[in-house]
Amino acid sequence: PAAIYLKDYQEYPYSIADLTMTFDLGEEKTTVHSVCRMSSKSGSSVPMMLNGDASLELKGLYVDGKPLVEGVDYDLSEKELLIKSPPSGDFVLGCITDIEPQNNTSLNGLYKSDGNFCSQCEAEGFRCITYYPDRPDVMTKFTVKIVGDKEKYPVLLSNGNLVAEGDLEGGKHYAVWVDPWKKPAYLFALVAGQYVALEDKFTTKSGRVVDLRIYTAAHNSHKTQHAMDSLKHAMKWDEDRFRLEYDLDLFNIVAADDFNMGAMENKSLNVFNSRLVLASPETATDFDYNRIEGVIGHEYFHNWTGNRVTCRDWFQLSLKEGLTVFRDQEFSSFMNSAPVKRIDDVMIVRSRQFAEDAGPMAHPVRPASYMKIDNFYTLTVYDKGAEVIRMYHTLLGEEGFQKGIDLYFERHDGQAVTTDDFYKAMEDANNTSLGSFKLWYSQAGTPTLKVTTEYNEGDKTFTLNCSQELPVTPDMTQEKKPQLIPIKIGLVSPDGKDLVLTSVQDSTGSETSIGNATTYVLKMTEMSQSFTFKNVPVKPTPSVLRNFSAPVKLEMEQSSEELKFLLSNDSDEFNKWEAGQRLITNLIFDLLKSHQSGQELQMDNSVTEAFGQVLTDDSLDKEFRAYAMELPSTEELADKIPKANPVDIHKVRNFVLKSLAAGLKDKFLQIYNANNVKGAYKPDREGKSRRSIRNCALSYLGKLADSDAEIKALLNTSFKEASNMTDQMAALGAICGNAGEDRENALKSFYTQWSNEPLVMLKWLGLQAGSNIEGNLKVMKELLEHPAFDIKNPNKVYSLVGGFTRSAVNFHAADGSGYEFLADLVIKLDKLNPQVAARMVGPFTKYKKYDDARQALMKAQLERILATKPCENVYEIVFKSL
Ligand code: B3K
Ligand code: ZN
Repeated sequence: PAAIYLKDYQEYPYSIADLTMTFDLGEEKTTVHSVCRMSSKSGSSVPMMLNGDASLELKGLYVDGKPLVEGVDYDLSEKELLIKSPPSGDFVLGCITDIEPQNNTSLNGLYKSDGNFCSQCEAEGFRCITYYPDRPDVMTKFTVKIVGDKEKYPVLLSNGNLVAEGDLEGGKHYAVWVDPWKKPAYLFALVAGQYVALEDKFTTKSGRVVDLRIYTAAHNSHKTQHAMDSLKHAMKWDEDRFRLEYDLDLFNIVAADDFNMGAMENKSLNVFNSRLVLASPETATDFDYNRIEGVIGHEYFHNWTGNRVTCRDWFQLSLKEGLTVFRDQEFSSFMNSAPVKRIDDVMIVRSRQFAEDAGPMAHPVRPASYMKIDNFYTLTVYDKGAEVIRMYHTLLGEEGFQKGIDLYFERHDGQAVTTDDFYKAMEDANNTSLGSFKLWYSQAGTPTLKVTTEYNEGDKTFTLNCSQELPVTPDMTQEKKPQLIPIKIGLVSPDGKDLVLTSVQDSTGSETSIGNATTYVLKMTEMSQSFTFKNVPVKPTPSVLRNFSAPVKLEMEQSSEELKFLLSNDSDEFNKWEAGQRLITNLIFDLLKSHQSGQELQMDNSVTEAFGQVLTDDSLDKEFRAYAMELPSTEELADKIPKANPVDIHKVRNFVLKSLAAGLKDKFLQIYNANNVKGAYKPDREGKSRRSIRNCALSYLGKLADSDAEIKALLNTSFKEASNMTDQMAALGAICGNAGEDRENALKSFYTQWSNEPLVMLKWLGLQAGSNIEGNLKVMKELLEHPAFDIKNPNKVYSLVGGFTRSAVNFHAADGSGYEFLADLVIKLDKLNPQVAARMVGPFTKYKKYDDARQALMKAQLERILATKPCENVYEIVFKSL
């Protein structure tokens, strides 16, 4: 496959006044008849290219009612249809295709899930339905008539408003939907099947009454209340924070069991992976409840950031995704603890986006080229994209940011635009120039920010010497230019309080007075630059990059003493947490050195003590304390060192966990007991915080179970008495950390209890797959054949296969058996579902991070996959990796 380049963008030469589609849904085939009213933008006849997948069967093509002849009027190839000389004025293009949704295992386009019809068109699924200019800058008004068997498909849904419905001969019925808002084809959706709906209403600020419906299979109807509550909260929040109201009289959500990703923002008809809609206290954890709230918000927020204003081309994907992730993050921080949400988001960026940035698929937030756009729904486009939006916010402040947003909608409502347009709106609304900030969109790789500091006793000045390093990435050969980095900073005085900052002078000469604030955002624009704070009465401990004000790797020497000081005193909760992370990371790396030189490991008790203090500090939020106790993942640690041996890192990390568990055992027990309250489950802040610290304690105590009968008993009781899934999974996870009879029994009893709940089975599969007990590959092979697994269901693949790749011990087994197992599966999946297969190749792309032996083993598997001539999705990733 050839690469497509941003620089080659050309406007589509035809506009479409409207599109009328008729779907005749059948068991053997579905017939799609589409009619476009078109006109040439230039007023002259130019060849017209339509996209169409090889799976389409073309039954007829007409211009103004006259059939076109292949070879004469049009040419048809694997992926496109070219009409050689369409009329130069207005004309009507008709197209009839037959498709087979029942055989569509790629879950792209129209397909069947659990007997129901369901569609997924972003990014390029519409071309699997009909021939059409399937690109986001071609927008039109859709009218959709759906015809289907009334008994099998009682519910018929598409975008917009229902304008007609009725019965037809032969047990069929129909529905006609009209969407008054013009949209690109990727936002089209169709759903037909047996569903029940939870109904509610929302009245917008300006008085529009919106009907809300969440459709699920009847047996799941009792699990939709949380999604509905989340939707209403999201609608209200978007009005309050962004002044954005909903623009139709109805909003539908449908839950689908077979779905490639999380959810999809089709206009007024969001389709969700059922795991992101369905929740009950018995079957979903606090984590699930939060995810559902966040994703329901995310898809709803797309109505403005994505649908009303969409992308000109797919290189601009972050225009809608980065912005919408930022919006959903802000929504979740409003609904929950803001510092904890920030920590959560930063953990994802640092453990996974940084790795992507350092690997063969590295690309900028606005990529310059791609082979398959499906492969660019990445952590870079989404999460780094959101960090870029957050930096505008940090630089311009809430008010300036909102002015920019207002201008963006004023200028671009109803249009398909670029990230440059967004950038311009932010600049213009604030009457400012953001200079080199724009490079965040076009330069890939994570900048390293190096900071050294000095205090001048005589002058009472404190200086930060900063330099940035921009790594070489495979996508770009030119040398990179310095990016504007906002560095949020505070200076903590020895008494633990933030010093008042008065003015700062920068090495480029300018002096800025700071209105006596305790934090300040330095704007670093050069490769190296220093900043000197004046009137600093005592030598402070600097707290740099507060709230993670830029997605960079901060390199700054700070002693254990300084880190412990910040851990107990930093007023910025993110940096307070960060101090603990750095303290423990330094310790793990010191221990790793001892381990690799054959020495016996010895815990630093002062670190245990420092963590013990945070754990028991009642002035802090319980959830924050639980987060502070969480160690950086093996993955994140492996990323920080060259030629990492994941098994060694895992061993050392586990030693630290065990040592903390032993050193703080009494405290953990006390916390567990104090927070082990009985009563009805509520997914509110108080309940979630309490469970998070309780289960943090339980998880640590689990580390002692193999040598402590009392703890062993506690875990079993905790499992048996759990009255909600959060507590049940926490107990099961703790028990499963150790091999043995308890583990076998708990897994068995969990299975017996939940085998009829596919979403709970995902947890059961995932927990076993991620196990670090040696030799677990045997279990993996059994699970592949287990009735709870189904290779055609993406969720099951993500849990079982994805889960396995997170097992340091088994995926990274020294004999390469884990790698071989993954490659076998990728090769199988490749034939069924290219998007899922491509996601599963991901872990191999990081092979250069590991020691020589593992690199060679992983590389051999990549070569093996390549030799099978995989689909384009897998090919792009494997090819770029090798
Ligand atoms: N926009 C969709 C993602 C579509 C992925 C296509 N491969 C979900 C979201 O980001 O909201
Ligand atoms: Zn999105």
